[in-house]
Amino acid sequence: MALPQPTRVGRGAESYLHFPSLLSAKDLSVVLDHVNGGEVQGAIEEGILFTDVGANRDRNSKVSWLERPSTADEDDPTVPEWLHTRLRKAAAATHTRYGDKLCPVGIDKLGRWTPKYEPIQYTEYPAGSHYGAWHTDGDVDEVDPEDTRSVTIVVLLASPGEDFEGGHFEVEIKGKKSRVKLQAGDAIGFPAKRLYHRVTKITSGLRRSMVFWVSRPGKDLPARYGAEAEAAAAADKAKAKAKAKAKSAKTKQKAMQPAAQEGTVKRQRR
Ligand SMILES: O=C(O)CCC(=O)C(=O)O
Repeated sequence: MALPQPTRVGRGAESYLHFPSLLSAKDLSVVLDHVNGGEVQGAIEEGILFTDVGANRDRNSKVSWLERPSTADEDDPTVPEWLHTRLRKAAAATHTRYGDKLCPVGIDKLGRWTPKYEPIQYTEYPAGSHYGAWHTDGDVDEVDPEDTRSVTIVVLLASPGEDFEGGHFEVEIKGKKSRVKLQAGDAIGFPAKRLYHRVTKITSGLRRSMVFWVSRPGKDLPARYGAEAEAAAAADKAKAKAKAKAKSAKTKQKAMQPAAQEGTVKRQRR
């Protein structure tokens, strides 16, 4: 299936591509059958938030991780191959549109892109749920493994006004907050670390979505969340301070060294 032509909303890094009907009604019913199955439902867990300031205050939703297809076995519980391909195509189109500076996926010695694909996040928001915290999907400072994320694709799997009420996907562009009008099957793509977004509270029904992230191959960054993150940040700060102190002591020592000693070093090298 050819990818629907996306519309770009906004300019620069803080903008997004809207893909109308990335999934057709028929595709949606296949995906919903899949996510309603025992494998996906059995693995549903609480979605975590790395900087949570209070239980469920910033995010309160359920997630299950959909592995990419690994075999041709019909009983394989992984996502249908075509779905993964479709999301990859949307991500590739987003990468092309924004360029590798805003969406870095890495490049090998032969000049080929080297993107990495995370399992797809399937998300459920029953009434009362939300992802109310304004967030990006990674930090430009790159301290956690998630910070290698480059491209985000969000697909809405439920019909607003029919399957659920509330649950608006909102974005902040140049300080201005707005709602993204999405229908079931629509997707949006954006630079993962640049666009602030959130999902407001679902007032009734069940909102479902999928989120797909493409990353660049990353350093093995430690996962640092909550109190652990604060402790690690304090340790980093202390380490940086000690390093700066040692450097300054070394510089002072060097400035005080007699010229003759420098000469000695030079002579020894010859
Ligand atoms: O469910 C959505 O529409 C988006 C969820 C989201 O922003 C996230 O999981 O990071």
